[in-house]
Amino acid sequence: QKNLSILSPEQIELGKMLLETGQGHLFENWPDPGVDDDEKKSLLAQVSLLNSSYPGGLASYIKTARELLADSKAGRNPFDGFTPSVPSGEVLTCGDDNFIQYEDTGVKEVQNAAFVLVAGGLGERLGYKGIKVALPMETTTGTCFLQHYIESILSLTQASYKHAQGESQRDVPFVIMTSDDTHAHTLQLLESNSYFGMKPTQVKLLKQEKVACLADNDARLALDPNNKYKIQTKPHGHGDVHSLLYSSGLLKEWKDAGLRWVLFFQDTNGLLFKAIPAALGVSATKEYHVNSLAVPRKAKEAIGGITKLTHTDGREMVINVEYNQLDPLLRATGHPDGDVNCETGYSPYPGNINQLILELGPYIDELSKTGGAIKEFINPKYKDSTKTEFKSSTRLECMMQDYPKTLPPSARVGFTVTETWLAYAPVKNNPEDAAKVPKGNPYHSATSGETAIYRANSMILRKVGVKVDDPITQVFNGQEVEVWSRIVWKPKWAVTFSDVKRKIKGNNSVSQKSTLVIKGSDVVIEDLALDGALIVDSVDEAEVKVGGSVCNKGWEIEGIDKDSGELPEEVRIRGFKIKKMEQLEKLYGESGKFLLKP
Ligand code: UPG
Repeated sequence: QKNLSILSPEQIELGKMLLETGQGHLFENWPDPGVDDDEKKSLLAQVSLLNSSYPGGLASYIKTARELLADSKAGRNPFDGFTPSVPSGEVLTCGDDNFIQYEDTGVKEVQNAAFVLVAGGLGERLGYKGIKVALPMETTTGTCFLQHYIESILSLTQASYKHAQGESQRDVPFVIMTSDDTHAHTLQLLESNSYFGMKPTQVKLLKQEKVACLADNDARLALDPNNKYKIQTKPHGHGDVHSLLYSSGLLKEWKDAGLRWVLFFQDTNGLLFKAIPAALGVSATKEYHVNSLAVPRKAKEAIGGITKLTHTDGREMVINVEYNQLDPLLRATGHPDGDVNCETGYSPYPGNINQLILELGPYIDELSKTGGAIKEFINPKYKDSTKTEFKSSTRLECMMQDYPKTLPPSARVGFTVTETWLAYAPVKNNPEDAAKVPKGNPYHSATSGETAIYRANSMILRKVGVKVDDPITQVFNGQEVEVWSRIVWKPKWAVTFSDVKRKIKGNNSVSQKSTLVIKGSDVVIEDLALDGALIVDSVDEAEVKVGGSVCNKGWEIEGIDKDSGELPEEVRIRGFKIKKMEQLEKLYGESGKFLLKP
């Protein structure tokens, strides 16, 4: 009461709301006016931000928290009444006719799409000190994830224009969700690299705010132990992307501009864009409102399982069940072994890679009802079995793939499964944890993330008839990986399987020790025998044909000690570096036709 005089009317309203929602402890022991006034105002400024950045405001946050905390204490789980079963989806095989057809359809649709990257996570499991999108996707060229994503979007859009001759060309929007942990670095990475060729107006950064921590089962907001004028906050999860897109007004803008699709993807998956065109083709062909991309999943792998859930009351949904929940859910519903592989060697539940394709119209309709709020969960760590006290404060969390949970049964929700080697190689685990991953399960490390790029490109070249040598097995940072020829190309050379097929002719071979880097757009490989390193770059106006026999010492993958202080962290976390001994490197800088045939 005494302090009312120092607060603005808006702050007084917020204070009242807090008192009404049982948060009086926030103002306990406040000194008289004149002492700590600025600090008191800063607490209310923080409350104002927490209130405005949550759909429904803080009162709604506290109400939901109380309900979920009560459920958690009572041991009720969100799957009560649901029985899991294996859903059926579209299965794609890279390079077959079906795949090529979907890719073709998908490419046409790209100009009607907006791309959304969720990159607010700190990557605690990886422990890298920088932002994850700045990590090199592979160290042969050193291209970082963000550059690759942007170049892929630009090249896909170009390909889409070609299909839609005559129609007006639009710059597809690209949104990056950041957080306080990643925002400044992401902006700096973009600005210092001229947005990697994208128009700055095409790119929008939306920063997610953290949410208030909760101290107890009554959902009392937790104060910072070192500052009684500050509420503790923690990340709310990637599900925030929906409310941010909605409240930013972008969705409406996109709809007015005639866009039809929104594609969501995550921070470190260097393979994803190889599957995006075909998956978008599936969405367009099957008219899916929601399409999630999945890959075969190893039991206990740290990726969610796409599951069909059938309720005793008849409700049904196809939804991701997060990796920590799948095993208990299965055990509780008549599968005593829980999350185990079936006769295929994989879990029967496809693994969610969190690449979601939403159809914009139905998406806006749904968000107009929910404001973008996503079903949340809470995961308190209790001190003991009485579940009355927490070990540390907790908070509500939400995941972007839970979006379909509020959809009506009429919504067309599907999923598309494709091969792991083609579509999924995230960088999430630090070397120590990766080395402990059970044999046969993927490492999800910087080591496996990079070697997967070489494998995928080698496999794709094999599919178009190139004789690529078998890989060798090597161990880096305690992880056994296949090392294939280091084959890398820029998206402007090829963004689809069909592009690769068109640009590879005749009889070609690449030895295991080889490195092949294709940077130019109009480069055709014809009758090439490569045993060494070859790097070809060209301006868009140059037409280059590459063939003949290229033989040199090449570039070697050399194991390194991850603890050696001399090398940068982004190299050490992979356990190897590229040793460049000898190469044939050509740049065609002018327009014209050229032949490279040593
Ligand atoms: N992220 C945010 N904000 C947050 C938390 C995360 O933007 O508050 C981003 C993060 O940067 C990343 C993505 O969200 O791009 C996913 O975060 P990550 O920690 O990599 O997710 P996981 O817990 O590994 O799991 C997600 C899905 C899971 C799926 C898996 C596939 O929840 O269902 O199988 O990703 O990689």
